[in-house]
Amino acid sequence: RTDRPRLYLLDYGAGNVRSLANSIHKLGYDFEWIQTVGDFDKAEKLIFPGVGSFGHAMRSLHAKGLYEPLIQYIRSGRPYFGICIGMQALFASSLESPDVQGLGAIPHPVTKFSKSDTVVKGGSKSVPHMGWNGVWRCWEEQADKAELVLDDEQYYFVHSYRVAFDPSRDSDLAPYVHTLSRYGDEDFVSSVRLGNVFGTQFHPEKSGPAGLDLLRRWLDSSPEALSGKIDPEAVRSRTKWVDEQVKQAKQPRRLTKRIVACLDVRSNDNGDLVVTKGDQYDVREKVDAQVGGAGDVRNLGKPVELAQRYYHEMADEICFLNITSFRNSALRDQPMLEVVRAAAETVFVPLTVGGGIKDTVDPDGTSRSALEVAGAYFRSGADKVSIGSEAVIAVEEMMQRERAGEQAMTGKTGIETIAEGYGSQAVVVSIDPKRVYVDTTDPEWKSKFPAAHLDCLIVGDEAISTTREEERGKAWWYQCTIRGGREVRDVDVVQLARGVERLGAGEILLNSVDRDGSGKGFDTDLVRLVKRSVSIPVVASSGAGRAEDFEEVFDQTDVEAGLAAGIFHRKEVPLEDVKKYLVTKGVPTRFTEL
Ligand code: 1PR
Repeated sequence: RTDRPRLYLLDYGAGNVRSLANSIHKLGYDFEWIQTVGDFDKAEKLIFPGVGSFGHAMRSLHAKGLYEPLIQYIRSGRPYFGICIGMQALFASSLESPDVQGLGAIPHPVTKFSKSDTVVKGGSKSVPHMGWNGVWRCWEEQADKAELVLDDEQYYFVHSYRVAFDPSRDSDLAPYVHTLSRYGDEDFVSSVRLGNVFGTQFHPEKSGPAGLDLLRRWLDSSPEALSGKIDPEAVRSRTKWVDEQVKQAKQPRRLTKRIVACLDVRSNDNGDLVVTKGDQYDVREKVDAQVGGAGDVRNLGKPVELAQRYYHEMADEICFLNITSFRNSALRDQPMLEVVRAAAETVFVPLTVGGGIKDTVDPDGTSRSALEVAGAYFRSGADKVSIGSEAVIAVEEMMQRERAGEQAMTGKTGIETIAEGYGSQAVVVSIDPKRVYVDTTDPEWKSKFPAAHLDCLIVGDEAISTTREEERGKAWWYQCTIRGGREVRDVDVVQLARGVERLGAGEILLNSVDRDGSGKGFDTDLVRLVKRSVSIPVVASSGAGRAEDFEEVFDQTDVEAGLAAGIFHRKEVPLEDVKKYLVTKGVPTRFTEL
């Protein structure tokens, strides 16, 4: 429609802005990209979807000559909507990049979440703050203002830095605060709104129907309704601070446990791209031994259709793994690029893509760095990339350099370069460990056990896993594998988890070759071991057979998310049933009865 105000988006080339573009189109609106300084004059509304790091965002604005024009745009009183870093950019500075200044519209700093926390089991909480969290509004809503963030909804957050808020100390900040949220025992600003300025720390374009609703309300509002001067004193005189009242009335919601649906994708023997599912990583149908040969690749559906189904069943995230990427991973041959692009058009929750995120060479000899490969996925609509085999190699090499007395980090691995360019929160490491049993009936077993893996040793009699009985008298450690479980390496799961955290990974996707497809429940010993070894979020994967398995893993470990594949694909336990079950058990869960 031509009568609509001209909407512009500001992209500085860092991360997934396609999802926002898709959500705007889905809501029936059009937009243009800010290309030149002159575009700011034409813009009647502006969205700044900041992704990556504060420093990168601000430096890019400077490099493109957009820093001053953006400040002028904000001062003009026309509507501004900043998302994540786009909200943080409004502030004076950020501890993330102390050498650069923000836009300075809000005279306050952005600081980092504290890891130590009294309310989190085990005393420390994971950073980044990643997942779905609730919000509460702090000022009585003004009748003449369009409602934007809703009190009862949950939205998707992913960030390590935040604007802390303490009403007794931060009265200068209060007029800007639209909503607060809580992580552990910290209250932080989850959205700001004053005059023409609106910003959300969370990602509405990744927050399912609640996020789309918010975007729609902002898009539907006329520029006049969203315009105005930034005048902190006016707020105090016109409305009432209700933060404490709301907190009392509704216990602030907590970060919910995420339920992730995983789609292992590969081509079948006819060349069709299918979602498949292995049993201990074997994805071919079993064949009669007398007949011999290899069975067909199991076909459980089409990747985009299944992703859409899980979105409607309230999956909190969707993960695509290209499980044969080790065979052919030239960038232009990545079938997953198209899958991600198509899924991102209709699925508005975070998407992770794994398989083949590494330095590659195209058939014509062109080299592609892991950073370039990841960039192609982010531009297609992925929010995170997951690195498997290359992460094991990177940690092995780091350990070798350390043993040789050399500098451990080179800054050149895929994990480091992608985390530097797109932020740690965009880098997941997928681990495929295997149990290695040790014979404890041998009196000499302790001296024979490889000392390097002592941190990883679990003695069956002390184990918490559900298979405890069978495991009496045994001990084991977890060895890492690469190439889809085909090759074991001399690195254990604790070494790997700590190593990748050090390199800059923001999350661990923890599979288990032994439990994969077994339906025996998660390997809670493995999950607890890894979760205790790192302070980044961990997703428990492999073995879910019942809704109770999720309850168990959330009860027995501090893990942030549970992932399943087989039971969801085969509809044995639909995803929404898992969520309903968790609600009845009091596990913090995002679930709305449709
Ligand atoms: O090494 O960086 O190219 O990444 C390859 C990725 O593909 C890795 O993340 C690796 O885990 C995955 N992968 C490789 N081969 C297989 C296979 O199955 N043959 N998938 C494979 C295995 C397990 C999960 C599965 C859970 C839950 N990944 O994807 O979804 O085990 O299953 P369940 O709920 O049915 O038990 P790179």
